[in-house]
Amino acid sequence: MKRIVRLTLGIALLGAGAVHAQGTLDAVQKKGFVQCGTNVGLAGFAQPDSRGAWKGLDVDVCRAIAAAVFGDATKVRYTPTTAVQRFPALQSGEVDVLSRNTTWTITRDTSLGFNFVGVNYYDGQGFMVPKKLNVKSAKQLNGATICVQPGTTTELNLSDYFRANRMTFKPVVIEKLEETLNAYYSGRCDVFTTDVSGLVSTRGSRPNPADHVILPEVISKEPLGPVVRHGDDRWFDIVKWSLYAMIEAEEMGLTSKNIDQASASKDPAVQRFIGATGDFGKMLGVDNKWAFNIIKQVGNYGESFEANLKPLGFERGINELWTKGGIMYAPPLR
Ligand SMILES: N[C@@H](CCC(=O)N[C@@H](CS)C(=O)NCC(=O)O)C(=O)O
Repeated sequence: MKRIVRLTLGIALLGAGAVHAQGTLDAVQKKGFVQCGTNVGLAGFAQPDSRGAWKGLDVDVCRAIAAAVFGDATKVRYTPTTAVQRFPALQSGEVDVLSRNTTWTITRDTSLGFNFVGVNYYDGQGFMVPKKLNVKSAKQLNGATICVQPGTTTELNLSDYFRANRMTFKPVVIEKLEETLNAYYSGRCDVFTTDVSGLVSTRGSRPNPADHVILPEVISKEPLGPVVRHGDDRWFDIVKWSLYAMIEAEEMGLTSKNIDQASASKDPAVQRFIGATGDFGKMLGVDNKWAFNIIKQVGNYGESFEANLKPLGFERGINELWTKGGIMYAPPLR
C-alpha cells in the first residue's frame, strides 16, 4: 500500500515537472519576468532592504538571469521560501529558478528532479554557541540541545556527525528561520547549526554578535548554487552561463564601472564577452549583449561579493577566484 502511494506521488511529481520541463525561456519571455525562489530573508544572500528591494548574492543571480533574458535586471519577481517549501516550489513550476543557499547533492540533482547550474558560494556546516557556555569545540557538545531546520542537509549532517563521534544530542526542529533563531536566542537550544554563512549572517543581524561564537569545526561540504528543473536544457544553459559570466568577468577584470569602455579593447576575449564579435547570446537563445548587460547592471561576482557580503564581515576565502588561491572557476566563454 505504502509503495503504491509512493509510486503515485512519484508519477504526480514527474507529471508536474513534465508540464513545465520544456519552454521555461518561452514562458518567462511571455510573462515578462523571472520568478526567482529565494530565502525568506538571509542578510547578504537574499533580503529586502528598507524600501522593499531584494538584495544579496543569491538575488544577484536572479537579476543576472533577467539581464541576460530581457536586458533588464529589474525584471524579477521573488518568491521567499523556507527550506521545506523551496523544492516543491521549483518542482511545481511556481518558480523558474531557485537561488537560495541550496546545497548541491546527488539526491537533489537526481531523484528530486533538479539540475544545479554551478556554485555561487562554497560553504560548510558549523555550530554557533553562546560565548558564556565556554564551549571551545564541537566535540564538547555531547548531550546538547541543538536548533536545526528541517528539509536541510544540516539536519542530515548533524546526525551523521554525532553518530560518528559517538555523541548524542536533542534536536529542536523548527521550519521558520525567525522562530529557530528565537528559540536559540531565548536559550531553548544550546546550539544553532547551519551553513557557516548562515551563522555569520544571522549572528550579525541580531544584537550583541560578540556574545556568540562559531566553533572551529566545519563538518561538511555545502556547495551552494542556483537550481533549475530537470528536462529544460535551454533554460539550464541560460541560468548556468549567467552565473559563469559573472565569475568570468571578474577574472577578465570587467566590472560594472569599466564595461562601457570594453568596446575599445583589442582583446578578442573581451570582444566576444561583450557581444561585439561571436554569437554566444544567439547560441543561448538571448541577445548577444547578454553578458554585457549582466555586468553593466549587476556587476561581476567579486563586485556582488563586495557589495553584499563584505559589509557583514565575510572574507573571500575559498570563494576567491582560482587565479587568486580560491576555487571559483568558470569554464571558458568561447
Ligand atoms: N544549505 C543547506 C541549508 C540551507 C538552509 O535552508 N539554511 C537555513 C538556515 S540559514 C535557512 O536558510 N533557513 C531559512 C528558512 O528556512 O526560512 C541546504 O541546502 O539544505
